[in-house]
Amino acid sequence: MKKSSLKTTDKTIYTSIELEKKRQIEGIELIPSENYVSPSVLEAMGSILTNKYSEGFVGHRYYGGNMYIDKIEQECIDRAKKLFGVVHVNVQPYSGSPANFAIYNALLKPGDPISGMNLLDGGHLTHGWKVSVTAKFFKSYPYHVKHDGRVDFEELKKIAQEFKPKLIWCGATAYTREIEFAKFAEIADSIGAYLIADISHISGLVLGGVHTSPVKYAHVITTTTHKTLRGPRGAMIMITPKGIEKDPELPQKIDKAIFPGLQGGPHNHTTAGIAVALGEASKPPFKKYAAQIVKNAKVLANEFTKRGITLVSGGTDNHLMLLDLSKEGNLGSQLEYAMDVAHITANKNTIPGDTASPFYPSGIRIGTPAITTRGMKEPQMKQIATWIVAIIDHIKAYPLPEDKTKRAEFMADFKKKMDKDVFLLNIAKEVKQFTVKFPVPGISK
Ligand code: DSN
Repeated sequence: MKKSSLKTTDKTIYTSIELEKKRQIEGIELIPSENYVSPSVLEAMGSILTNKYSEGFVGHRYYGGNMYIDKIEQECIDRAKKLFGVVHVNVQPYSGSPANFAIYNALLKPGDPISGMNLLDGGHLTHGWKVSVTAKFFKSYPYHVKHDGRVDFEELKKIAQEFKPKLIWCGATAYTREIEFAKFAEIADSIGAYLIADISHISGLVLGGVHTSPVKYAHVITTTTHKTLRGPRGAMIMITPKGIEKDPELPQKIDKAIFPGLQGGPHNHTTAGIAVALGEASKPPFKKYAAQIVKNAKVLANEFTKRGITLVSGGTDNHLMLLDLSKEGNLGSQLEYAMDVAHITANKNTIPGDTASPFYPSGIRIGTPAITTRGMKEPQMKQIATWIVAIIDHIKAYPLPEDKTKRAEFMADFKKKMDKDVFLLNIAKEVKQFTVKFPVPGISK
C-alpha cells in the first residue's frame, strides 16, 4: 500500500492535531494528571499492534496469531512485577475507571459496603462518589479530610466499626500529602476488609522512591499509566504478597473480572506503550525525574504561600497543590479560564468543604509532572507562580455570584471579556517565549 500521511488523507483531523501540538509546545501544562510521553512510547502507541484482537490472556487467547502479542504482554507484566515488587499484574484495563470497576466486580456482591475518600475532599468518582455506579450498586460510606486537609482517620475508624466496609480505598486525585498506607492498613485489617491502593497519581513517585510504596500494606493496587508514570493512557491492577496471603485466588478473580467480566480485547498498542514506559521508569534518570517533580512542587507551593495564597493542607508532599481561592471570591472557574487565555493550563477543583459547587468550585489544582518532563526546575517555578498570582490579582474583580442562577451568564460574560484581555494576552506572549527553551519530548515543531 502506498505510504500516505494524515496531512493529505484527512486535513481536518491533521489540522486539529497540529494545533494541539502547538498548544502543548507554547503553553505551560500544570494539570497534575497529565504528562508528555517519550517518542518511544508514542511509537509503540501509533504502531500496527492496534490491528490485533487478543481476548484472553498470555497463552490462552480466543483468537489466533497472538504469538508476538503474547511476548509483548508478558514482557509488560514481568517489568511491572519486578519494578513494583508484586506477585501478579493485569495490564489490560482500558483506563483507571475500568480497572477500579474490575476490583468491585472481582471482590464484592452488589449492595456490599465500601469506603473511599469523599470526592470533594480529593477522592475519585470510582471510590464510591454518589453519581458513580460504584455508589449505586454498593453502599458507600465516604471518609473525609480534617480542617488541616489530612485524612480523618478517626472518622474512618468509626465507619469501619459501624458499617464494616468489605473494601477500603486509599489513594486520591486531589490530595497533597503522603498517603499513609500503614494507617489505612491497620484499620482495614482490624475488620478484615480488602485494602485497595489506587496510586494512579503517584505511581511514578513510588517507582522513583519519593513516595512510600503501598505493596507492604495493600492487598491490591490499581494505577493508571499516563500520569507520573509517563506512559500511554491505560491502567494496571497489581496483587501484592499480602493480597495473595489473604486470598490465594485473587489473581484468577481479578483476571476474570477484567475479561470476560468487563472488557473485550485488550488494546495491544497500549500494552506495548506501558511496557516501554516501565522500561524507562526502570532506568536511573527516572528517579531523578521523580525527585525533581516533588522539588518543583514544593518550590511552587512555597512561592504561592509567600505571596499570600492559601493552600489546602498548607503545602505539598507530592506532585500537586490545591489553591484555595474562596477568600478571593470562589475563583476556581474564573482562574482556570483566565489562565487558559494566558496559555497556562490547570484545572478548577473543589476544596475540602467547598461552599461553591463541583462545577464552579473554589479551588485550582496545580501539578508539576509535565513541566518537569520539559526540564523546568526551581527558577522556572518562581516565574510560573509570579504569573499565576498576577492573574489572580487581575481577576479578583470577578467573584463568583452567590446566586446560583446567575453563574452561567456571569461566566459567559467573563469569558468574552477575558478573550480580549490585553493583560492576559501579554502573559501568553511571555509564556510562549519562555516555553521555547523547554522542548516537549516527542513533538517537533
Ligand atoms: N481525571 C483524573 C485526574 O485528573 O486526576 C482522575 O481520574
